[in-house]
Amino acid sequence: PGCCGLGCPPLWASVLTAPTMAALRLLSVWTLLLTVTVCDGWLFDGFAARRHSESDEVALWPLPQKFQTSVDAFRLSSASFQIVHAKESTAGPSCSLLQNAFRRYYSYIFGNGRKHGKNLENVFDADLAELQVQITSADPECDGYPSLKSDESCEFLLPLCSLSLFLLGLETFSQLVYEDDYGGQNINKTSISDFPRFAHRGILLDSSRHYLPLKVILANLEAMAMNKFNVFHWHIVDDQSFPFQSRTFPDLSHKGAYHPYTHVYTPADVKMVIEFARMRGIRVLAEFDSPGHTFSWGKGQTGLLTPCFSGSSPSGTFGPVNPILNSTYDFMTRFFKEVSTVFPDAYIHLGGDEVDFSCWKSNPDIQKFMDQQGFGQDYRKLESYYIQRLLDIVSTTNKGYMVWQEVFDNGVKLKGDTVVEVWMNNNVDKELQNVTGSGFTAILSAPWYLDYISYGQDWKKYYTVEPLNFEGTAEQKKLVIGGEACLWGEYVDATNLTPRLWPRASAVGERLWSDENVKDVGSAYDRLVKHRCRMVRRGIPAEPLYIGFCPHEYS
Ligand code: CP6
Repeated sequence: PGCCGLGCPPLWASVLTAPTMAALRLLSVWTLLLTVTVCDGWLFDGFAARRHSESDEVALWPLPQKFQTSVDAFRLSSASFQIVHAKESTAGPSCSLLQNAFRRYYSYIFGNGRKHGKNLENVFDADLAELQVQITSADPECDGYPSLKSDESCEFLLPLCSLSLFLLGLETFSQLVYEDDYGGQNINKTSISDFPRFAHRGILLDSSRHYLPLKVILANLEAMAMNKFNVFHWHIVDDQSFPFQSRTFPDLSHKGAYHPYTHVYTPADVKMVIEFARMRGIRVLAEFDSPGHTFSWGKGQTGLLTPCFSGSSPSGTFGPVNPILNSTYDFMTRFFKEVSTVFPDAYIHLGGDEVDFSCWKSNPDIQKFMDQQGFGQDYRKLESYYIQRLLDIVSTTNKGYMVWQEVFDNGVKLKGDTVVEVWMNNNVDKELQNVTGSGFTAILSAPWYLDYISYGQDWKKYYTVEPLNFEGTAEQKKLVIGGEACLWGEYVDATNLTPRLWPRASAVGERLWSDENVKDVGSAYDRLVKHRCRMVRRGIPAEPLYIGFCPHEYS
């Protein structure tokens, strides 16, 4: 609905046919039409010669807002099926994003011959079908980045509105394809109208507690696209390690990473993550959390952290960022200037969570500063003082910012477009009420801490969360722009990250995408089992929901 502005660029793709001659069958002429419109979602329609009820093989996840499937079926042939640019399309072969998506979904639909046991080329059914794509956009290179606005609202003629929607449509299209008993790929006549319920659908990964190899990050971006997530919240550094390689301050990772060469993200690595995500319509939201959770920063930047005292002498340990020194703010200015150019997203996450005041309390210089400022013994005021200055610094880079809820709770003055992330699982409703009541946008992660594990099907717990169940006006509810599934890294590295995240995060994905009335756990189970097998088939080691098997097991 947000997309239905008058300025919405029409975007459609059609599967046109050409007459096909198959040696052993009569000439058949097929017409398939896949329409992707920004306003109405997309429509896949056409005439089919065969009837197939195997559409219960098909499991759409997350469930589209509206769809209707018939028993009329088409056979797709890997030999002849093509996804191509229509003549009229302003986006041509120079659009790497589309080229990349075509290739990706072609392999998803037909397999790459290795992961699929049967790869029968059925000459009887060589129906030539072409998926023609016409993109109307002012940006033929389509080298822009997705943004918070582009997915939902196409009031501005942003090319990426259409591109992001197209990618989402292609994912749905590929989910409609099912394999018959002969190993052939089929799709039933279906019409779909779709749009996301929430604009911000994120996954938080933590690359500080354990280093996450690039391969793992990319695999999970891939899985995110399968689940229509559109924000990768990269909690890139924290107390334990600083793997982000800064050009301005190379010592930060050289001394603060677990290893200066093997356990770092070079500028090229970061670029690759951003580009891989962009190709899938995913934003990369980097978090540089401060003033707490910064122990690793101190190793490469002496003087940045507060020296803790034991009695009247320094104890040799360090606390949060030292908020009373000008050198701190000079450092932050230069550091965030770099970060703002490295990460193209319009937002940076500045953290601000879980600040431990004991070290500040122990330090006599901090005490003196507190007195001078008239903060008394209220260390939240000192924290706010720091955050306030940091926010002002980041504002000069022309970025918006996101913060954890404490920043709001402590009464820091925030810019109007600040996004507050609600993560504490007590009084969530009250917090959402307060944040939105003050006119700020909020995202919810409190119910979706996937680092907690338990025996049984905890996806049901994530699935049945209703983010808008708090008391508030319609205006307030609109300010909840989405949520995030968080997988903190204390107990997670490359060996167990992917199966721990999927398909449990898929439950969150559907909650953030589909209509609020899509909440029946029983029918979700049936679809999610199939969706999980689809992820497995596509090479994502997603864990099982419960007993059972997949037609194509992980190998
Ligand atoms: N790290 C950072 C963490 C957590 C937070 N911030 C966290 C806190 C409590 C739980 C899980 C994670 N590990 N930097 C809080 C946002 Cl239960």
